[in-house]
Amino acid sequence: MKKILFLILCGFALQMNVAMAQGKGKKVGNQTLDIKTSAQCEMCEERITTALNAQKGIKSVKINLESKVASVTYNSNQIAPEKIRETIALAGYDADDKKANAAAYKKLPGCCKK
Ligand SMILES: [Cu+2]
Repeated sequence: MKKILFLILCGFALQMNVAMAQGKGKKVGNQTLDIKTSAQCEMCEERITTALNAQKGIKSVKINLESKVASVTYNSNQIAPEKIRETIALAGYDADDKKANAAAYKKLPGCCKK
């Protein structure tokens, strides 16, 4: 009976170790995030890039106008993915599931609207 208890405890300890190792393995530092946007043209690209570059922790922004995907390299210690999407939304563009800020979208030139 003691032996079984011991084995169970060992199993728990092992699982905890694995869980802790996974937590530590969480990537920190520079990461790249692909965000689907509603950018239409080079003006949109410029607008989104400028808005993102004004944020702390943004390292680089590349937007593919064909796929409308923005590849954002950022320092995860300084900015979170949610904040990046919010910044794009506040510039007037959709960012993944986050919808464009209505007021900002209204101000976009006609060619930049969906
Ligand atoms: Cu545009």
